Amino acid sequence: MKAFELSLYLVLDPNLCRSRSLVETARAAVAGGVTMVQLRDKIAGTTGLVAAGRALMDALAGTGVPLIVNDDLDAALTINADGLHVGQDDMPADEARHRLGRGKILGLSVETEAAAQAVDPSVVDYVGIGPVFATPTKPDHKPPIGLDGLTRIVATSAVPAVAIGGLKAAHVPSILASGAYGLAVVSAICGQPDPKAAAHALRMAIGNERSGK
Ligand code: TZP
Ligand code: MG
Repeated sequence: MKAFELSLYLVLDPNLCRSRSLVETARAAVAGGVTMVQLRDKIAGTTGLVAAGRALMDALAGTGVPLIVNDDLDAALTINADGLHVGQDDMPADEARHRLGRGKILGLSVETEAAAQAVDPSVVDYVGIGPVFATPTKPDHKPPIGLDGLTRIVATSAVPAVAIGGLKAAHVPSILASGAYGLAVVSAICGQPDPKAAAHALRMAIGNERSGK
């Protein structure tokens, strides 16, 4: 497995980054302190993901920030991305790990304690847990789990967890108190007038919370 840091995980959605390119948003967000980037585009198809993913791999080269591709293993392998993120209805994690190889990061979305219980830590490197709150970013999302649900699911997980769904800087204390290692966000960075400043504010809030400030 590659090294990774889940503190602040930017999920890039081209629908929300419309006023800027994905590369521009990723660069700004990394300058602001994002520690992971995921390319999530449900309509681009493999060819579109490969094109966008290649540009992002170039932009992130040398930053130490890994690029994870959502759902499309072929695209991830083609661009030699740092990892893949799959949902419960995507390719099974075992198969994804087998085809991805050991040297890559594999993330899995979990929405329930049962799904967290089923995670094999020799297969999955981290889980994304949510949606914590309702969010227009993912119109088909399952009912929000809330902070109590998040806390229970995190406690069940044998691998590090990142929380997702409707998260803003004001949620940092409660999210970290749940035991999640970090926050994954789309609109709190992508849709913002200044993505670098937005990422920086989130990262500072995380740092301050950890150091008890
Ligand atoms: N999975 C669960 S909620 C969500 C995903 C991809 C979208 C989160 O978007 P936002 O804008 O950070 O609420
Ligand atoms: Mg998926």
